[in-house]
Amino acid sequence: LPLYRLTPRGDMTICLAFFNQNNPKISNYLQRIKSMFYHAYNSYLDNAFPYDELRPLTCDGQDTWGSFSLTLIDALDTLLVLGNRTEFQRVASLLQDTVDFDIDVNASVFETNIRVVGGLLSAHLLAGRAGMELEPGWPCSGPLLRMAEDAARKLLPAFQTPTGMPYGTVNLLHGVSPTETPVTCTAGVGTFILEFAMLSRLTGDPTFENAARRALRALWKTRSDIGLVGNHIDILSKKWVAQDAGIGAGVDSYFEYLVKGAIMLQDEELLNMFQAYDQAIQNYTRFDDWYLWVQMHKGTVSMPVFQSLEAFWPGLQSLLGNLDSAVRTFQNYYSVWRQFGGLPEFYSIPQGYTVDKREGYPLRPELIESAMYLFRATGDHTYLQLGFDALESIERIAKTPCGYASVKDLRDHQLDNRMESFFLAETIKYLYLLFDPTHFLHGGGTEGDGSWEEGGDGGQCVLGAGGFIFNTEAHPLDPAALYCCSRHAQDHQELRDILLSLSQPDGRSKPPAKQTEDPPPNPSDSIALKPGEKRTPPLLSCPVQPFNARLSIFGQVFTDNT
Ligand code: DMJ
Repeated sequence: LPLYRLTPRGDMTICLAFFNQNNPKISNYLQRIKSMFYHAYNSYLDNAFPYDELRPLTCDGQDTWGSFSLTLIDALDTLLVLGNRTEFQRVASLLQDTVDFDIDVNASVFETNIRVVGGLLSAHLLAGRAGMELEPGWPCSGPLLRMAEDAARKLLPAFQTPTGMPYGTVNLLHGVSPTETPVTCTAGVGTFILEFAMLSRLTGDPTFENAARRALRALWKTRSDIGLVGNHIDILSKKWVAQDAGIGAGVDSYFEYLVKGAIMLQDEELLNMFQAYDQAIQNYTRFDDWYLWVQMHKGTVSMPVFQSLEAFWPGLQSLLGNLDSAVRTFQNYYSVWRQFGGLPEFYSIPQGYTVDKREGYPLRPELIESAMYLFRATGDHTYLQLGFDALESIERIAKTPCGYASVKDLRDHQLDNRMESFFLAETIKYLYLLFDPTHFLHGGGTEGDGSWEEGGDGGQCVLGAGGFIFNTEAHPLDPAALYCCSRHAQDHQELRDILLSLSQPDGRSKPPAKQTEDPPPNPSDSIALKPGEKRTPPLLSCPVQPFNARLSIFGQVFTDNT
């Protein structure tokens, strides 16, 4: 059977017969991916819950990004992706009973948003499909939505800065520490609009969306004369502290959220921002369909490396319709995967080899994610082949008696005692979706698993009919839900008008003030820890260390001890 065929309109569609669950090869892969998930998931539950993560070499648990059973929150919607409604229901209730965000913990604003807020929001939106009992008014209310809102509210103090750009770390009980560094990575400023806009539209409270937009607009204004942004910025002085411009670690999901935010919110401002960046990225950083790191003001190459986090880019390009370039870049990245059986964190392009101290593969999803999008767009077998390769590699290299371990070094397959929660949230989910192109999360279905459901104010809104947008932790968000809760927004506006009229000395109502582009921070929100209060050790708020090493000879990267 041909894998794909042309429709009468000339579009390419994937030949679903090939994917019939009766196709023994495909159903065998889907089965193996499920077994991979349950080996990791059950090991976490048996050995690590309620800690954030499983330690797969010592078979125990540890708190990493907070103290909120992170792996369980991150894995929740994957249960539904694999069709396990009963376990989804059980875990959704368990999380409501056990997770508390009122804790004295310093948490990464970025990670808490993409994993916790994103995970709970997506589970909330999928709760109907998972057969959970729904509150009247769902999806505009519900226990998982309240949890997501609760978690997001804990992050808001970080946004109370003169620029609107958030601090990287916040104490969930006390706000931002007075000793907190104002330096954070670009992605830590610009990766909120998907979750925060969805939260605002569902709850009717615009605070979240406004905070995310204010941060995005402030960041946009800091771009260099040649249109690039750097890697780390001082959010108080707006000075760029690390001036390497690229598409990988520290920056990646900023660009991702401009594109996905534009699609989800039908927002031209976000798309225009991305397109301007993209032009500069293509002009200054792209060489032979690789993307290098360059100095943000001059455009000169600072690091000729490919980072595994950059592998999301071909998928993002396919969303924009730039297929030719996406396909070529994917081929470059796939050649690195084939060389090592995984993607090293850094790969020196001129040397064609790993970079000192960056030889690990922590089971990241990005190349599989791109394969999923590109397979969806082209039907080309190459992308399935990457899926086969990934499944084989991870089983052979990373499997331990109790889970899957991050690979410390792809050259000798040494392992690290860590299983990041994104392995269950993203890597396995994208792998499964790659091999199941009829899955409801690919969207567009009108029957069976793809069917839509009703909800919202007066039960008029239609959910699940038009595709999903994945946040950067692979948590699917349903854009249709944005239009379900307009009554909330109305109520909120009415309440605001009443409060305004009451606050006028003569009791008369004034027209509501126009929202300024950069609303000032609320001075009543304290961002300080009180003297003597307990602090947990600071976490890295960004995926990797800042770039404090530099090249001395072109091609010799990271030879110092950073
Ligand atoms: C995930 O937490 C997210 O995808 C984030 O955007 C980047 N890092 C990891 C996966 O590699």
